Amino acid sequence: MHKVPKGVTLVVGLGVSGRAICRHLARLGVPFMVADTRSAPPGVEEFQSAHPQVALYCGPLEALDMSEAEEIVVSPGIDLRTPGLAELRHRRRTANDEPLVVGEIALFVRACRAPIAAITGSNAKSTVTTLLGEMAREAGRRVAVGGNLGTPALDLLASELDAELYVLELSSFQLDTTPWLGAHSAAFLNLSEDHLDRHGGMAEYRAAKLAIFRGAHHGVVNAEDPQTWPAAPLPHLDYFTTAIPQGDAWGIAHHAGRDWLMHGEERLMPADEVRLAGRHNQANALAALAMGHRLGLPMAAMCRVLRRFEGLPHRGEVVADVAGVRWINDSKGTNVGATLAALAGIGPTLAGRLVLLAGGVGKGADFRPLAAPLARYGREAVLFGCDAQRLAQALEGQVATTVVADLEAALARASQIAQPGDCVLLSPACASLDQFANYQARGDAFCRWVSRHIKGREGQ
Ligand code: UMA
Ligand code: ADP
Repeated sequence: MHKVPKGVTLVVGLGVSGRAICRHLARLGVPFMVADTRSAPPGVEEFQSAHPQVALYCGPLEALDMSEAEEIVVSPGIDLRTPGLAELRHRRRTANDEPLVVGEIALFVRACRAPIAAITGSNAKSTVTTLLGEMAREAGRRVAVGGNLGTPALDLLASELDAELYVLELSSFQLDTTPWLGAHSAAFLNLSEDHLDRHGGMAEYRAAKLAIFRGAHHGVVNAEDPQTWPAAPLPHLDYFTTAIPQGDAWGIAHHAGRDWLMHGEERLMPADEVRLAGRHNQANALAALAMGHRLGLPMAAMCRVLRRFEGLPHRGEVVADVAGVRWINDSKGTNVGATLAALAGIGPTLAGRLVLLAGGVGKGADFRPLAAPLARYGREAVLFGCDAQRLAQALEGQVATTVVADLEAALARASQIAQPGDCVLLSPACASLDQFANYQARGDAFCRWVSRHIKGREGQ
């Protein structure tokens, strides 16, 4: 049996986080080795040339004796119930009584010397993280932005920037292995079904996300979603809502013929001047404002960002508008909650109807909530990937459905049936990993197909 030598830290996973963890430990001079459950993890040659002295074990974790490891730092994609790891999951280190099994963010917290603003939720994490980062930059702060989005957290610490603020998007997987965060400001934006295959149930998934409030000075939560509220009191707590705000909450109120973003009774800016479209993005804007305000960012700078920020690729991105049909890439709609937000945002704006392209890995979710909005706004749901049949069953009788093999076939079908005034929307409500490397590759495939087959028709 292979063994992790006594006193050596074990890094599990050789992906983006695992490689960032290795670089960090190498910088600190901590002895470590690496394990990956795959027999040939991607990027292994590159890793070995960067760390020629570091031992690498590839194979099942049960065949690796980890009992004497100094610490085990796991990547977010590793299920903590994996045999071999599961038995050590609740063990503590003899040296300092801290948990033996932690993740990248635990190492980040230990090494970080500046305030942390942290964002979690089932949806809108990347949008709020990016907005808050842009707001801090606009206010002249040296800010580093990353985590589940963009640069891995530990790589931010190594940048030249000498950041005075870290803005981190954190997933439930990352929070599950973070015993203590101590964020200056922490937001839990919303909760809807996702990653149930990993967490086992909604209660466990929510509990993982609530870890964002451990040691937090300030929290931001969704007034309309009590599931996001912390279990124990925090020194400061702000609520956001898309309704009229109560007390000094952040919300939306009607004044002189227009909706306004509000902080308590103070009008901040007209809601229709937020460049991102849809009510859900106004909620996202309010969450970012509440965090930025607590971090001392000037309101004028924050509102300038809201007026100009166009959104991230693959989130409600309008790719083409040809012959009266709009083509929207919302490939980041990887769960039912995100797709519901897209349907509610786009459906009412159309003269025609929606052709929804959906499917992939459903992660154990219940697809039935999609039926009612599709009955209202849908022309057809074109379904592909491994959970296409499950989707078709959930939508049966509410909207026409067609099951096809893959995204390309779904696009071909959509181009046959879309009428002027319609919108073809890729918002899959599923992860992409059965047919693509990731959601970006799926969105890129959508954009390429539309460029090739649809944009060519422009002006004809
Ligand atoms: N894997 C194995 N064996 C191993 C290690 C990994 O089979 O020993 C597999 C995992 O099951 C997974 C894949 O390899 O299918 C990648 O896992 P990983 O932990 O190595 O992932 P990273 O490359 O480190 O990327 C992770 C996040 N991915 C996941 O949490 C699955 C990235 O978020 C994140 O950007 C990156 O860390 C840097 O922080 C992606 C994501 O999909 C965008 N996140 C999920 C989401 O947003 O819903 C949580
Ligand atoms: P995350 O990082 O949490 O996945 P993103 O900002 O990347 O969040 O958005 C992911 C998906 O969620 C996109 O499809 C987007 O349209 C949708 N979305 C954005 N804001 C919200 C919201 N407030 N509620 C529900 N869905 C949202």
